[in-house]
Amino acid sequence: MDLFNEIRPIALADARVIYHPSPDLGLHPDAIFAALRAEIPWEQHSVNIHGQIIPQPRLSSWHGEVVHTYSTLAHVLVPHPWSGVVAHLRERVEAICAARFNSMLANLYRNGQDAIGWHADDEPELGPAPVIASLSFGAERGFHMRRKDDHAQVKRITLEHGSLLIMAGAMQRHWQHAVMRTAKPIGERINLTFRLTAGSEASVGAL
Ligand SMILES: O=C(O)CCC(=O)C(=O)O
Repeated sequence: MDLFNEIRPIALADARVIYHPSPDLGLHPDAIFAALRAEIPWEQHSVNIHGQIIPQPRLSSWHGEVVHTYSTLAHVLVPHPWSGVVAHLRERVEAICAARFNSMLANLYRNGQDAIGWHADDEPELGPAPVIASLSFGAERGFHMRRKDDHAQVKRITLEHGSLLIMAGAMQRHWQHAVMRTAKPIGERINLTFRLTAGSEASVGAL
């Protein structure tokens, strides 16, 4: 199979988005899912919305070399070091994307009630046009995108078990994304987003 024939560009104005349903990750997606489920220290993170501390509707884990200080997070996230299957996947994804990543956010959606609301990965420390590599494992996930300045412009794609979505160009400047709740019975889903985060003040070594 010619892997490059499998790559599907997703048409979004002002953005570069590529969907790869079956990148060569060096391990079967079932084995990766089992390893991620077992190895990642899944945590309940919270956000601070107008002084109210609200648990996020999913479990998460922050990995790599940079402390995560997103404005609405209720706490600073000190990264877990690269190790095991996460370190392996980082190497594979860096090779596939020809890009360097120093941080990764893992999300575990336990059932249809777990979700992530509309947002863009547009924190200044990611830069104006970040390359974000998003791996999906487990049950299929509906991934929604909408234009920031025109919410009527929406697009939904399905992220399959073992797939890679690369978001680049001005995607984060012009588009938001979300994973919606669903009433349908749905199995566990894991998402890993690899990023290159500027970390001068926020680097682990600076703490
Ligand atoms: O689960 C996903 O695909 C989205 C994750 C996400 O948007 C994020 O972690 O910022």
